[in-house]
Amino acid sequence: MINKTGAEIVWECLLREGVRQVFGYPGGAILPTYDALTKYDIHHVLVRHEQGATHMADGFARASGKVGVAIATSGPGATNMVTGIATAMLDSSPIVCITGQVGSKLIGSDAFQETDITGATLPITKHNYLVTRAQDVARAIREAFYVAQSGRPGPVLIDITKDAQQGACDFDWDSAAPQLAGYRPDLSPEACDYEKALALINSAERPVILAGHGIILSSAGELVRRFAEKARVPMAMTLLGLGGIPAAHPLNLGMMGMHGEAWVNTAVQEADLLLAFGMRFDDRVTGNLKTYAPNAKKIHIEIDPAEINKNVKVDVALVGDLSEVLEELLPKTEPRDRSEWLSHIRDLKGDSAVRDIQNLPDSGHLYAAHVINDLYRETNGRALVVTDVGQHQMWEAQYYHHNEPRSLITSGGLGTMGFALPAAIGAKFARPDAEVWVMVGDGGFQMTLCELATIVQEKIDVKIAIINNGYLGMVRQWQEFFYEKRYAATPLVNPDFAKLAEAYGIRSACVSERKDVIPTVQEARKHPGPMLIDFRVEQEDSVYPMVPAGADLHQMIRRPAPIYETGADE
Ligand SMILES: Cc1cc2nc3c(=O)[nH]c(=O)nc-3n(C[C@H](O)[C@H](O)[C@H](O)COP(=O)(O)OP(=O)(O)OC[C@H]3O[C@@H](n4cnc5c(N)ncnc54)[C@H](O)[C@@H]3O)c2cc1C
Ligand SMILES: Cc1ncc(C[n+]2csc(CCOP(=O)(O)OP(=O)(O)O)c2C)c(N)n1
Ligand SMILES: [Mg+2]
Repeated sequence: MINKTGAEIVWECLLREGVRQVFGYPGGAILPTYDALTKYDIHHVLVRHEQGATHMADGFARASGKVGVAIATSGPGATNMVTGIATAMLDSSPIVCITGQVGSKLIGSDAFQETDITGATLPITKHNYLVTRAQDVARAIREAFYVAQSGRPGPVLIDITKDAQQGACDFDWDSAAPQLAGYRPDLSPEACDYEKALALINSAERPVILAGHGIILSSAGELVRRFAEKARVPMAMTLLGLGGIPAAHPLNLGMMGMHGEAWVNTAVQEADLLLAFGMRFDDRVTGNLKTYAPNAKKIHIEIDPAEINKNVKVDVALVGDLSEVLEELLPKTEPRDRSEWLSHIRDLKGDSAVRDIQNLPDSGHLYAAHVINDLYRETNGRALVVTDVGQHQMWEAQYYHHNEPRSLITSGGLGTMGFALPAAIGAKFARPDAEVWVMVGDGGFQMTLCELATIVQEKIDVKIAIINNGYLGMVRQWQEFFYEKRYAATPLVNPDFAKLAEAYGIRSACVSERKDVIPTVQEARKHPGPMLIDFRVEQEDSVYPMVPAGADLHQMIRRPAPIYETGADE
């Protein structure tokens, strides 16, 4: 048995868990752990704000499927992580956050930089630990990794007191194996529930699959595709499910929900059976629950029993891992000809395509949709896009068509502005060969732009597209639609983003005309390092269609014609 300090055990365990880099920021209470880092072959990415560290760990996790690790000191270091932890929690992303804590004897005394971070993060972690002895460090880390990635993934926080880092004990990896009585992440459905589900599936005439994030988390894309093709069932995607099924697949209808395609929402409302695959009926997806898919029976395949009947009451619940459940269902699912239903949906689509502004004549104005669609075409849809939150996020979902799982990374549940830039750094660590594009609004960019310095220090090659509309655009849109255009606190006075990038040593360009979009994207792609493009787009454009919050899913606001244009050149 080898004697090690708690600090050494932290790194020893991380190495054994397969961790090759951590994202962090030092301070007094975590210093013993930083000091021990010098003896271990783990790369430490020095962030500029601890929120960035959590989003980087999250971006790493979403791009790779592995656990991302963030590390910070006590007090303000730990509280700066809160937003990133909540972001990971809402989107089921497996991260482990390690924080230093004041010495165990000082706990509760309002010691310098003391915060009860386990208390503060209790509702936004899947689990958390306060470790006060060196001999408990190994078990906490092993359990944290197990909890973070088993069952429904999520964030776990380990708070380690300074004396636990400094103290020494015998290190025994094997005897620190997880012991979590009562934690049962591997549930399986009952045989009778399979039978009920199959009876509904095989008799349905207008079924729709609701394809969610669970497809990606369960690596179930191929099984879902086979199921859909065999039973001829069209698929509607959630925002977080995009890429789980190729956008180009003929049965893939596109995104559902508040900013989903009109024909997709109509198909959901007209369905006689909804097959929810690893999705949680978020309110952005259902609209008014009272009128949601009124004629449909519902089957929910879901790993977390807490999600069953939470928002939408279902007829059959199959609680388990989606891949495992589909392996059971697939052979017993009968091939069916549902051409009438499929051609009905095609007709709905024909009627709705007018909303696509790509079909409108080029009037000299630069629309975000143009920029995103051109980027999609230039990259052949193969980039890994990390978006921030707002209008640009929705346009990305509509105009960049994802064919690969984990090729779109976005904050869906918490909707965290400031997510994109740091999450993209984490994603690039996970997938160094991928072409990573950050798509971010002029508002959200300014929340975490300090991480430009991390990009430079770490020599990270990510391309940054700022969709600059001079507004907190999504909020402005709500003000336009629901508050009679009273634009309280949404116009932005911005810095010159291109010059700002240059100050960090990052190449940059500013684009305000459509003809310059493709050449500038090409320039960025050729440049062997990071590049920022400030796209000055139409200021008062809105995302259509839109289901107003709480409205019926088919009550969509559609793009008015002719479209209304604003902007500096008018
Ligand atoms: C401005 C804005 C607008 C938005 N508009 C829309 C919109 O129009 N349409 C839309 O769809 N979303 C929209 N969203 C996103 C929305 O808020 C939710 O984040 C999203 O709908 C959740 O998708 P999901 O249920 O697939 O993923 P998650 O919330 O990640 O849920 C995944 C589910 O899968 C389960 N699961 C995990 N692993 C497995 C497994 N192995 N097997 C089985 N089940 C598993 C989980 O327990 C969970 O219940 C918007 C967000 C923002 C910020
Ligand atoms: C941290 C945080 N604060 C506030 C909000 C509310 N919010 C949602 S979208 C949005 C506007 C985003 O503006 P911008 O980044 O410029 O993107 P745009 O909508 O213009 O594309 C705001 C303020 C949020 N989602 N996150
Ligand atoms: Mg904006």
